[in-house]
Amino acid sequence: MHGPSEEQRAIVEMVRDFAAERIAPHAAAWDRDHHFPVDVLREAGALGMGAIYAREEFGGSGLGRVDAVLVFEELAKACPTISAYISIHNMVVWMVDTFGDDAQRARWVPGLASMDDLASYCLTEPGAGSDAAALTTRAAREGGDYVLTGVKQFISGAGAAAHYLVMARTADTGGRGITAFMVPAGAEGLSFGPPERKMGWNAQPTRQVVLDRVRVPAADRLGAEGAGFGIAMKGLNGGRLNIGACSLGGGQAALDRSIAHLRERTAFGRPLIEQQTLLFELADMETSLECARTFLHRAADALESGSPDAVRLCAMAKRVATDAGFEVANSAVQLHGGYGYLAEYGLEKIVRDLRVHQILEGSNEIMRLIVGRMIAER
Ligand code: FAD
Ligand code: 2MC
Repeated sequence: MHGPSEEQRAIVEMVRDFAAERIAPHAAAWDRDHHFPVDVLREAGALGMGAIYAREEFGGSGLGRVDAVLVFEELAKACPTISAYISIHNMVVWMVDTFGDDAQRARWVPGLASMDDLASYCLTEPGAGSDAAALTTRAAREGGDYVLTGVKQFISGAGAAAHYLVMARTADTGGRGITAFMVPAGAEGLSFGPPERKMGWNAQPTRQVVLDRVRVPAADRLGAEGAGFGIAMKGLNGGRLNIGACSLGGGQAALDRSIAHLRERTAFGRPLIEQQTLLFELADMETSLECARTFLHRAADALESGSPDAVRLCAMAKRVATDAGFEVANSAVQLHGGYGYLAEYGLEKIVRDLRVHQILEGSNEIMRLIVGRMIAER
């Protein structure tokens, strides 16, 4: 596998500058104050980060999957939570750009690409998380409209987003009876639960999305009736890569800080970095991130080229990268001693933020289930 191209290096540099200037200095305060920095997201949108791998026709940046994971890793070095929200937004934009008709793309993509309009992805329900095809939110056809009723659980960006991509049931035929709809923020009957109190991801809201007879015109249905589960899953293949990249960025930031800390910190008459056990720990952390990154890029290439192996590789890469990022960040706390435990040093925030990446966008057990089923079917 070859390294990043000139164009990719330029993208990474641009994102690094933006993240260092507009995100990193504020990340701790946003986490502490539970502040969702919508204004900074719009700045990211203006730089082309709102629709990274959507086509250019309606405002997308027209880049590839490897470009996207490079962007999310870089953003996550400054704040995994902000990067992860931008990645979820991008997943929705790609779904609209790919499965919407031209009128829908013209209507929705420009505002989403600029991030003037934020998006939420609504699949999970209180009674259906890992078993997503068991969802019960109903979309009943009434003339030229659909009427949606149900509750979506754990929705990122809820309350702040302008568009909710909702997967709802139009027939009692399992995964094949699910249809996708774009629901606008102002729709009558749409409301939100209180913001969830969480271990991490404090710089973005997580809330229930409650649909009480929300009327949506058929023109706001994304794709055919019954195609919603496939659309949701295809969006998640890229989402899983992106969340893996967010974990790598968080892990890399934690590793970089650990190297600096062990160089500066002296004990037993010399810098701690001269303790071979600690240096070996740094070597293992770096190796683990490099392995995960290399594999993640391979999976991104596979998704980009439409390889039949893409679903399996994306699932593997999500598990490997989110585990690697979390373990590296957790080790970084240990290498910082008591300072690692203090909020001021920023390491415990990385651990708190990365922990959930092992749970969401398909838990790491579900990633094993996807890979395991394919092994069993061989
Ligand atoms: P469950 O499905 O109840 O699983 C419980 C445990 O059992 C897990 O460890 C799981 O891995 C394991 N398990 C389940 N089935 C199996 C099996 N067959 N074999 C082995 N182990 C199994 N969802 C959205 O749709 N949109 C969002 O924007 C969104 N954002 C989120 C943000 C946050 C902060 C959180 C915490 C969640 C978010 N989610 C979102 C939901 C997330 O995707 C789910 O929490 C996740 O898919 C797991 O579902 P669950 O919580 O219902 O757990
Ligand atoms: N890519 C493309 N198609 C897929 C797919 C994927 N990754 N996964 C499943 N499908 C298709 C599959 O090919 C099948 O198609 P068809 O009907 O044409 O044969 C259909 O979907 C049903 O698939 P399964 O038979 O495998 O469905 P099952 O219900 O047994 O299991 C499972 C599916 C467990 C893989 C799925 O429910 C899943 O991914 N669960 C995890 C849910 C999840 O990831 N939630 C994340 C919410 S978003 C979030 O957390 C955020 C932070 C945004």
